[in-house]
Formats: sequence, structure tokens, C-alpha cells
Amino acid sequence: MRILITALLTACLALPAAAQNKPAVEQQFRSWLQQEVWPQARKKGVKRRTFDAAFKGVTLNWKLPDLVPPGSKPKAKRAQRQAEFGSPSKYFNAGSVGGATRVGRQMAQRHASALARTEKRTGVPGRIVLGIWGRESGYGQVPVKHDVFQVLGTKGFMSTRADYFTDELIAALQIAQAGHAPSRAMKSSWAGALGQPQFMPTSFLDYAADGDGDGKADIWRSEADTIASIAHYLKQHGWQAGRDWGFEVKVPARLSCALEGPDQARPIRDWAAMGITRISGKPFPDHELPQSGSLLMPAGRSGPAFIVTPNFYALKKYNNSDLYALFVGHVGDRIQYGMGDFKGRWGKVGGLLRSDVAGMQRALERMGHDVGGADGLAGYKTRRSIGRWQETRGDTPTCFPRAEMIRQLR
Ligand SMILES: [Ca+2]
Repeated sequence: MRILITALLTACLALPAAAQNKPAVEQQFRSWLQQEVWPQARKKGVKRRTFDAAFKGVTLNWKLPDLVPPGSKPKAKRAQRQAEFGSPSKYFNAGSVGGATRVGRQMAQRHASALARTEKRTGVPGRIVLGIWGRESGYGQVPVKHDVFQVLGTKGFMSTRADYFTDELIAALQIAQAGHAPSRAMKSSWAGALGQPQFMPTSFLDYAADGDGDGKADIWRSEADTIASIAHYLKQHGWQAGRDWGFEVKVPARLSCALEGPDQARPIRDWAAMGITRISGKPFPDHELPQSGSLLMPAGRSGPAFIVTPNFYALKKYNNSDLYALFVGHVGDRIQYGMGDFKGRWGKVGGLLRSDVAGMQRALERMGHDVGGADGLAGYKTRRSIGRWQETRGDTPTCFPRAEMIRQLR
């Protein structure tokens, strides 16, 4: 009997959001907007008319992820632990790369003057802007359809990161107040990222730019403003004019993959002296030789290798993923230079769970390795820690998680 009662209680506590008293929660949401959000917005210069227009007809969106309605507890992040740790090759499937390249070439022609003007102003090449634009919103052709005030209102009111989203909501109101676009045109992703470049509202306030000279940064409806905004963001995050993002290379077997990472950068001429060559057979450009470069092996020895410049790490400021930055740079090269696939082949890696990788990371941490946090992802710190651990075992380093390591690292 006691077991039954416990089970019943547990079932009640775990009521899904759908079973809650939604009208009452909607009412709480309206009060929260007036009592919490409005005073903060007013302090930032938002006028009452703008505020009312932004929330006119806006109700909670109960379908968004990570919601924590009043009186409930955040759900355990089970899905994340059990998420698949896939092969990096999936990121570069022929459909995504081919589509981004094909449409990117059309966009390069259609927006040639805006791209050239922006490159002159910021030093960020058009092909790089195109790579990001394509990845973020399919050059504006993938509909960005959520109402930002509904998304950020809902997540600011009831989500696992309510404070963060409330700050973003205030920033969205500031954007509406400045009149960059009518509030109903301010569409976002389900996570609150705005328009064609997918800027969070606070990033918009810092980096959005006017590309067509009308005094507004309309990243929803203006391609020129989208192009200018992406380039401005990269310039402000350290893009160095005149330098490439990186080069696919061949790494001699005698060099360890554990040499990877921006904190082990050295002049590109030193890498060349160590025997690293461009896979194209061309030499590294003369102006790059004395400048800094670092080794990047996104799948360790089981995939293509690169010497990347600090510009690669400016791309990562847009989205903190090696594969993202590599995709953007690579698609840019294909658009501009008609390059084909990477010459290095992606090996059969992946097929693990993120929880498996996190377990390996914790084991490596116990041995004193810096894996950059046990997050279940294989960033460069994790990859080279695996390589260093393999070296101490007398193995040839491969620098990427594999199933047999789960047992070896236990
Ligand atoms: Ca404009």
C-alpha cells in the first residue's frame, strides 16, 4: 500500500506541463511582464507604446524546450546524457555542403557589391560572410518563424535559464524601441536567435550593422544589413584582414596529434619545417609563413588535418564548435575557389554516447589531464589529452574517443 501511495505521489509530482492550470499560469505571466519586465525595460529607455505593441496578443508558448512552469521542478537532462556522440563526418554530409555552396555562389553574384563594400570596410572576405549566412539561415531562405517576444517572454518567465532569457528579452525590447524593424517582424529561432544572422538580442545591440545606409540594422529583411552585421561581428571578435582561416594539411606519422590546439600555436614556417605540407601540394602563402598557426585535427588521426590561423578562432566566437568553424571556412573556399571535398577521409569514429565520452573525460581528469570540462564532447583539449594518455601507455596516439577506451580508462 505504501508503495502504491508513493507511486501515486510520484506520478502527481511529475505532472506534465499540459496538465497544469494554464489560464492561471498565463495570468501570472501577464503580471510578471508588468511587474518585472516593464520596470527594467523602462530603465533602458523603452517606451510604453513599444512595450505594449511587443506583447500585444502574445501568450506563453508551451511547446518550447526546457520549460519550468511555476511550481514544477526542472526535468533531469536525460536526453543530453543519452545523446549520441556522432562522427564529425555527419556535419559535412554532401547535402548540407553542396546546398550551402550552390546557393552561396548565387548569393555571391547577387550581393557582390554589398559583399565587396563590407570586405573593404571590415577586412572580412565575402566568402566567409557567405559561409556563416548559409549555415545560420540558408541565406535567409530557411524561415525564421517564431515571435521573439513570445519565445523570450516564455523562457524569461519559466525556463531553466530564466535570468539569461529575461536579459535577452529586455534587449529585444530595446531593438524594437530603436526601430530597426517593426516588433511583429522581429522573428527568432525557438532559442531566441534573431533573423538571418541568428544574433541573440544582446549580440544584436553590440554588433548589428547597417549595410544599406538607411540608418537601421534590419537583419530580418535586408541582405545588405545581414552581410554587414556578420562581418562586423567577426571583425570585433578579432578577424585579421589579409589572413586565411586555414589550410588542409598532411601531418607526417612521426608528429603527434597531441600537438593540437590554439595554445600550442607557432609560426606556420615552423610547422612547415616539421614536415607538415598543404594537401593541395601548394606551398603555404609567403605572408602566412611568419605568422601564427595551430594544428587542428577534429577527428584526431581518423580524419582530415588542418593548420588554422587565429581567424579560425574568430569564427568559433560565432559558434563555439570546431566543426562549425570548419564548415563555414570550407564552404567559403568552395564558393570562391571551387574546391572539392577534404582530401583526408573521415574514419569510422563516433557511435558512442555523450555520457560515455564524459566518463572518459572524468577518468582523464583524475589522471591530471585538462579536458576542458567533462561535457561529453571531444574538443581539442579532450582529443589531445587522449593522445597524451595513449603516449604514456606506449600506444600510437590517435586523439579521438573510441569504444575500447571506455574499458581502458575505467
Ligand atoms: Ca539598413
